[in-house]
Formats: sequence, structure tokens, C-alpha cells
Amino acid sequence: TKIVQNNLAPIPELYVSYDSAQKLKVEAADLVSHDLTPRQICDLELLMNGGFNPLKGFLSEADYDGVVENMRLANGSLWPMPVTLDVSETFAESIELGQDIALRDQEGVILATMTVTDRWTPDKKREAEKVFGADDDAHPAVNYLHNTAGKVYLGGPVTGIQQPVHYDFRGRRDTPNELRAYFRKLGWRKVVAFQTRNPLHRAHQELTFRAAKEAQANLLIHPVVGLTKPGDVDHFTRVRCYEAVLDKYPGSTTTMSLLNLAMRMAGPREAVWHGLIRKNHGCTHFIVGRDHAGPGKNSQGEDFYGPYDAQEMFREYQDEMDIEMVDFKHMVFVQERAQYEPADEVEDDATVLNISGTELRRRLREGLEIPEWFSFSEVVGELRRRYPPRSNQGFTVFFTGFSGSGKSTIANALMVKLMEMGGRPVTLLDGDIVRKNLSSELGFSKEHRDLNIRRIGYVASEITKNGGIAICAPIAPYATTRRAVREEVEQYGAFVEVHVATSIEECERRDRKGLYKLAREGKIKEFTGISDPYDVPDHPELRVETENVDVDNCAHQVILKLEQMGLIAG
Ligand code: PPS
Repeated sequence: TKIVQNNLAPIPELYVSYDSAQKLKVEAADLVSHDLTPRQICDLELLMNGGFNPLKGFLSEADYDGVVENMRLANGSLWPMPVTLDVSETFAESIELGQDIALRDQEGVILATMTVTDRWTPDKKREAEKVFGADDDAHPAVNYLHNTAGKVYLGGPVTGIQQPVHYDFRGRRDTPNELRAYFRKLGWRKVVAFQTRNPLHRAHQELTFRAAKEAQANLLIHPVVGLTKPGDVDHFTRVRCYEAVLDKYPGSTTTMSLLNLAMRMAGPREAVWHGLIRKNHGCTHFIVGRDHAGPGKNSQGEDFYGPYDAQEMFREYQDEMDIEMVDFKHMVFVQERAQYEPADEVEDDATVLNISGTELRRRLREGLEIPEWFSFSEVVGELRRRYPPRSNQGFTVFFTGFSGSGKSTIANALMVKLMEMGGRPVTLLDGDIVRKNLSSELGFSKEHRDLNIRRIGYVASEITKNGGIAICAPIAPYATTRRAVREEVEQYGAFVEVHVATSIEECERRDRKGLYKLAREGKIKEFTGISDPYDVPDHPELRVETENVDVDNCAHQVILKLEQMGLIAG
């Protein structure tokens, strides 16, 4: 193996001096502005601080073509990932080539200016196929490319004014030059970087420690806190977990720094990209594991990339990149010896223990044991705090049915029963309460009913997010709107749809408020069930009949359902 030593000289940044920045900021206020998307802010930060060295701005068309086709900039330098400024057609048309524009963050702060030298409409299908391997929306970056990114790309050099502002974990964020200076100060001439977007468990701690020992290098835990794969554990929780694991390494040889990268989940190309970024951050070695930066399954249910494609591609380019790969040792826990060992060194008859990601989530959800051999108790503690068992999470019970079907009465009874049990706070969003407090200006057109239900859904999702119980009881006649509310709530907790299935005949016979009579006489228009539609729910979690069943029993059926779903525990 070649001995890599680190050249820790500063690398070029795109920032102007402090004084020039103050001046430029004032001048830039007169420029046409582009409001950066969250991904573009991540990209811009790494462009400006040298993390994306040798890029000097968002890619020009010639650079883009080279990167897409053969992973090289127009001047031949290796660069595997398009870093492009996507904008809308309208914005693109308003710009003249050669013009300077201001790049602003989401609060309007000017972070940089860019001289627009290039403007083109990319062939997104080609980009998807060449860069990500397939034009398949199941790939998060392809989905982003087609459904989020603007139609037109602008390219040109960037002049950096200030770093994007971060309020969280400020002390843990370092620019490439800050890390280089730190390594220089400590005399760390060999540093192996570990890229991660997941909480670290014991297996990761073992493999990173082993990798550092083998390379006789210091270790940089370098987690991504920009954008990762949708559905990942949020970075706030992860960083607290990393901080707990950091204590398990020898302090004098290991450090951690947070990287505000927007990942693309592009497997092999992404591994090379990650290597170049770590090289810029002063590292000499980089750990590449099985299925590095894997995007999951494609729409046919198959893997986008082979499990070792990333290692192969990295190996092909590592000399040119001047950073050496340490291939991931897949570590497993061997029960007989109560320790982690590389899977390929374990004899066939040994008992190997494992807990998959799915099994871990199940145990968190059900509040079951997570053994010490799998993860450090501090890490498990943080995860349990973030993902309490279902019986401690918020949820929403959403009643739907005709006017007078008994929704409010059952919802009230349910609320009282839940309050008797205690624990989570309960909020009742009854149709009448909502129409008085949130939707007093709305009528009963389809548009207004949808608005009304969306508002209820928003409030219920906030209550659910914050660990409370929301009970909603509107008519909610439209299935599509109910589905939208379900999706909003299910980001945070369970959504329990209860169809109060009282027939329209029975509701009209009861006519508790005298409204059906008025509706029949045409004095109330658009009355649900009489002169307006109601989509009967196809698959509610529960359907209750009210005609021969009393209210207490109906509410009790809901309680039993909640118990069955694990939402209330003994
Ligand atoms: S919706 O469709 O979900 O927005 O309706 P909702 O907010 O639940 O309001 C229903 C209550 O408003 C009274 N009301 C009407 N209902 C249906 N159609 C028309 N045109 C209408 N006009 C007034 C009625 O009392 C409903 O009360 P509930 O509690 O459902 O009996």
C-alpha cells in the first residue's frame, strides 16, 4: 500500500474578504435575486468553503455535459456529481447572460452573487440515466430532478459573501480549512473519514475503530446533516447519538465534525464524490461500505446498484483522487465470544446475532428491549426519546359521517373516556367548534368544505406531532380530502378513521336540528346526503353502526380499536 501523507495547506475558498463582503452585500441588494432551495443552500455552502474544490461556482453547460457523460469537468478534472443551479423557466427568461444575480437564503439574506455565464434546458432523462443509473422516480434524486428541480439550469462563477447561518450545533460544524487547521495543530497526518447518515451502533463503532487501527490513522466521524434520504432519523437526534458514541473512542485519536452536504443517494458516483469532499477536508483515507449511499429499491423492487459497485468505482479512481479507500468490514456480533468480528472471519457454526433496521424500529415502536451488545444505552435512550412507543405517541381519531349521524356525541364520549384514562392531552375538533373558531367565514361549497377539512387536518397533525390526541368530527364528505389529511397526520402518528355509518334515512328521521326538513324544502342548499355528495369511506379503521347501539358502546368500540392498534396500553 502506498503511504499517503497529508498536505494540510489551506484550500481555495470562494469568499471575498470581510470588507469586500460588506460592500458587495450593499451592491448586491440591487441585483435580481434568486431564492435558494434547501438543497441549493447546502451546495452553495460547500462551493464557497472549498468542500467542492475545484468547482468555482454552479456548473457551466460544458462542465455539466462532461460530468454527466464521463464524470469530468471540461478541463478534465474528476467530478462525478452535477452541482447545478436549477430555476424556473420564467426566472431564467428574465436573466441576460453575463448578468450578476444575488443568491439569497430562505429568509432573504444574501449569501453570494453569481455571474450567469450559461443557461440551458437540461435533458433530465439523460442526467437520470447517466448519473443515477435509471430514469426511475423511485430513486430519490431522480424524483427530485423531475418533480422538484426547476426546468432550466444557470451556470457561472460564485462570489461568496457569507456562510449560510446555522443555529444548531455550531461548535460541531467545520469548514475544510478549519478541519485542516485542526489536523495540522494536532499533528494528524493520516485521517480516515467515516461518512454516515444513520445513528451509530456498536457495529459501526467497532468497524470505524478497526479501520483507523488498520490504516494507523486518526478517525474523523463525518456525518451528513444537510439533506439525506427521505425518512431518515432527523439530524438533531442523530447528532446527540453521535455525541454519545464519541465518548467510546480514545479522545486523542478521534474527532467528529458535521457536514452540511445534500446527499443524492447516487451509490458509486456518490462514493467518489464523498471521497473528493473528504480529501478537501484534509483526510487521507475514506471508509466505503457495502451499498454506500444506496437509494433503496427501484420501482421493480430491485436494487439500483450492486452492493460493491461503489467500492469498485472508488478503487478505479482512488490514485487520481489522492485519497485511499478503506473497505468496510461487515462486522457481526458472535455470541460465543461476546464480541464483534468481521463476518468473513467467523467460522460457520458460530452464533451470529443481528438486529435489522426494521427490527430496531419495531422494538422502539413496541417499547421492547434493545440489548447492550447491539447499541450503547445512551444511543438507545436518545432514540427512545425521539421515537416513543406507540402508546406514548400522539394520534388522531377522525370521525366522518352525515349531519346528525352521531359523530359529535360519540366523539364527546370518546374524549371523556380518554381523559378518564389520563396521560396524553386530548383536543376535540368538532364540526361546530371548528366552524366557529377556525372557519367562520366558510360555507358549504366543495372548495370551502375542503378548506375547512384541511384546516382541521393541519391542527390535528400539529397536535399529533406534539404527542397529543386530536379527535375530529366533521362531515368530511370527500374521500380525496380525507386521504390528504391522513397523509399529513401519518407523518407524525396514527390516523384512525371512524365512519359513523348511520344511514341518511335514519339521520333524516331523527332530524335533531331540523336541518333535513329545511334541506328538503330547498331552504338549505348543498346539503350533504340530500343535495350534495358523500363518499362513503372504503377502508376506515373502524365503521360503527348507531341504529341499535348506544353511544357508550360506540365510543367503547373506538377504545378497543385504539387498544388493538397499540395506541393505548394497560
Ligand atoms: S364539512 O362538510 O365537513 O365541512 O361540514 P362540517 O364542518 O362538519 O359542518 C357540518 C355542520 O354544518 C351544518 N350544516 C350543513 N351540513 C351539511 N351540508 C350543509 N349544506 C350544511 N349547512 C349547515 C350541519 O349542522 C352540520 O352539523 P353536524 O354536526 O354534522 O350535524
